[in-house]
Amino acid sequence: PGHRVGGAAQLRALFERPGPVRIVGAHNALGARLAERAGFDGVWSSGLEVSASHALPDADILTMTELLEVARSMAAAVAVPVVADCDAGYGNANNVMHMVRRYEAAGIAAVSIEDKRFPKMNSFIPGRQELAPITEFAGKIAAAKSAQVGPDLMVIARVEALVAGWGLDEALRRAEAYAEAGADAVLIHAKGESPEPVLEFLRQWQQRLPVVVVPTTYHTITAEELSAAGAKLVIYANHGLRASITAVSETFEAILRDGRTSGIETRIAELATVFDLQGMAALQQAEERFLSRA
Ligand code: SPV
Ligand code: MG
Repeated sequence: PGHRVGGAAQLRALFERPGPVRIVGAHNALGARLAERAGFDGVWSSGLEVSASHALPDADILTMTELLEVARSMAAAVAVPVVADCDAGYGNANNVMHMVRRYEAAGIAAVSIEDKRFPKMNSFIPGRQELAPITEFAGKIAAAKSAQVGPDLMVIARVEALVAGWGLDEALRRAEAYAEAGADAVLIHAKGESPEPVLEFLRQWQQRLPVVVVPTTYHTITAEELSAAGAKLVIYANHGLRASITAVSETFEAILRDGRTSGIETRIAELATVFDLQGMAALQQAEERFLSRA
């Protein structure tokens, strides 16, 4: 476990490289393959994307098993590492231990768990953003690290104090406690338009552990700028999902409006591209080699 190509050892090697590591959200193996082909360093198995792909809210509605199966299929489809969004860990420290064993066995490079109460609510939804007590979540991090079998799986402790409006000092206090508990990296999440709260966190944190950032709402800052400020892993969490919602909606509207598909043919992928992404060439080579012909 954890030693396949694209696994945890590879993610650790990427963390040793200078500059930012950039990964992008996906919700199925095809999306993961598009991320890899575009040149991303890895794939974010996004809880928001996977939930949305089931037409369900990102609020701990899907079960761990459902999310795991998606992450597993992504890891099987690409040679780059998959970082799994594991929400709040699906229960208490014992649930987290079970989760870590399953994700590690599925070839996932890193699991991220956030310090919210179960059931979590997506960070961008105003209102209920309840944080778990620091000691309780530190226990989950320690449990996660004790449960992994190999040396390489990374456990990312996601701090939601800025999202919940508890302020920078609380965020730093939590990050410190989770580092003490054995986290391999800290994800500081924020949802303002300005990157300043995240940059202030980075200044005060002083690289005690690698820092993960998710510049969804503060999107004017570049990955290079975030890296120069001390961030290591930059997650573009939901842009494939949002791009596809727009593209699919416009395409569907055009078909009904025009009564035929000629107008959109040049704006959608050719079937040849679909076959290529599916690995049809390898299938045909195997047919040549292994199928007996009468
Ligand atoms: C996700 O992609 O599911 C995330 C990032 O956790 S966010 O939606 O910003 O909470
Ligand atoms: Mg999520």
